[in-house]
Amino acid sequence: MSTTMITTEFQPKVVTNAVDFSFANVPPPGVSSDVLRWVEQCVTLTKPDAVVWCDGSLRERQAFFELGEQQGVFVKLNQQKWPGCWYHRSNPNDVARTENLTFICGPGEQVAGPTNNFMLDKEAYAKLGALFDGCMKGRTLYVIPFVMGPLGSPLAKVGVQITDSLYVAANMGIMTRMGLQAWKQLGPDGADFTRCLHSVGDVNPERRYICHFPFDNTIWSFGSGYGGNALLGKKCLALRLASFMGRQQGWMAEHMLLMGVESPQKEKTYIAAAFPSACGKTNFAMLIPPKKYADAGWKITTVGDDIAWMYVNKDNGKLYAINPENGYFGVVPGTNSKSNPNALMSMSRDAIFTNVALVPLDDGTFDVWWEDSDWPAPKKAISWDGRDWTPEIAEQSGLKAAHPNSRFTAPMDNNPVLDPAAKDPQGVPVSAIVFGGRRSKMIPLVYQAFNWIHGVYMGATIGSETTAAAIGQVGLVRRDPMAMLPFIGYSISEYLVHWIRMRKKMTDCPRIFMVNWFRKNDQGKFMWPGFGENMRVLKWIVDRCHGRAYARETPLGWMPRSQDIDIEGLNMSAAEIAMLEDVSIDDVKNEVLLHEELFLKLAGDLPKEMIFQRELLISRL
Ligand code: OXD
Ligand code: MN
Repeated sequence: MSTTMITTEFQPKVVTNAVDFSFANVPPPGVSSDVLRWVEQCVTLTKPDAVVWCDGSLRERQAFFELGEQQGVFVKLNQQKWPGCWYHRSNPNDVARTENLTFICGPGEQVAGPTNNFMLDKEAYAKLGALFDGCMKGRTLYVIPFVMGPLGSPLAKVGVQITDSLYVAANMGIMTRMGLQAWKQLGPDGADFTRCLHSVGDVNPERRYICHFPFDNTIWSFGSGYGGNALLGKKCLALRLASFMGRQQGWMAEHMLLMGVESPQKEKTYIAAAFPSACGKTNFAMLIPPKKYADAGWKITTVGDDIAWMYVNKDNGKLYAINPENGYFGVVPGTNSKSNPNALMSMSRDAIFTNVALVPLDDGTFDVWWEDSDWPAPKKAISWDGRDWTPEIAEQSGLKAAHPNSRFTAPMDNNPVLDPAAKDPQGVPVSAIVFGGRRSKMIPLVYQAFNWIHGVYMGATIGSETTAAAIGQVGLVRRDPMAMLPFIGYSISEYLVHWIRMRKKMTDCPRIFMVNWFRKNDQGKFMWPGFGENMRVLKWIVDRCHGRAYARETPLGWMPRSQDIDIEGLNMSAAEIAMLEDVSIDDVKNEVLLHEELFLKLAGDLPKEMIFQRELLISRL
């Protein structure tokens, strides 16, 4: 179709008097005919009043905020305290990822495997097609071009998201490399882009579907305006579809933070770490070393806080990783100058706050607040779900001011400890992969896998207590293989085989570790201080990677002796470290039985390496 058809046939309107998008009603030059055809199909289906081709500029983002303010989508925050920052509240029925409404679609059930919800692709297109039909009448359709990954990276991928949500458009501008450079990367004849169609619809959980079509490089999301359900570059593209592409093309898309550890001797070690949602990935990725380490010259830098794409560098046979995102979408409650000063700095300007408490100030402007922040509770606020909130009401009714899964969206350039290589198209070499979960019992502070395949087994059998990041009961231990359970875009058995096969591509592979910051004593108190003190565990991990630290062999793997973890300056004794590292054989036997939860799901498709590793573990007990 031609460019003019879009403008004439759909009669785009000037959206409001105050915010004029009419300059953006035609596609910019150089947009490929495949994109034009697909946008036309989406416009025909959703029937918007106006079409806006976004350019990703800051001027445009400002216009989204201002228009959103008029429409009640955004509230401007006090600009002295929060320069460039805006507030948004989502529908109270739409505050977390909805895994039960998330589907992998294809011509047969085997594409989804036993751990994903499956829908026949034809059925999904028909079902969602009916919902999308005319859903944008009276609304504006925004066309968002974006790149996941540093521009020019061999792994960078182009996506185009269509949405009727200003909130989504503004967030995509922060979280991705949104803008005209995506058209350039795709090229005038390009067809290789992820087709992301999104509408908030009527935000009805009964009509909410997040559908992935890996064979068509397509995502259709209807009925939600929040986080991973709606910002389709993140979980949907960069994890579910990318994991599928990675399997086909020989690379990996993982739910991992990426951090750099620099020693006083300027030796740089990069670490990738996979923890389930809301288990502290952002805090770990932005860790501030304790004073003793900082004084000695140790530095931690962030490459990414949520997703890593990893490939084998052909020149040296090592695993390299990029962060496909351009911003952070971090959990807010609990963020303060002790837990994560770098996150506070990241959200201090040009950020979006979602579902925290809104605090009206005397001068008519607004502040934000959340539980466990640096600031004392306000006398009066509006809670995440729009109710009056006071400390008294909170005490009487337990009403939280901020939703436990409330978030900040912030550009990664705001992070004071952004790694200098965070935008390097080649990525960074990964020396260690760290798995972790939230386990109040039994799992020790740290141990190392005997080898890659054993590490794959450790990652595959991660157990973690569920959190508020997804709808459902919080605090249940579930198996969350590689912290990817909700994000593997194809069958888990093939995913595990892919992990095992990746080893053969590498001449030298990262060392693999398991950590648990969340072990509690019999009184229910955390046994490890966490946050910056995790540096002490990192140091052991880094030293192990470089062949410098001692470890003893145990049934679970290589473990530090209590004297191998530095406790100087920490209010803990070697005996307490020994307790944190203590593993009871009976507990391990129970844990092995819990691994069955995953293995039974995999039933006939369990990779033989997993069976062998399990047998070896049992034989060590
Ligand atoms: C996230 C999640 O938002 O994992 O990063 O849920
Ligand atoms: Mn995540």
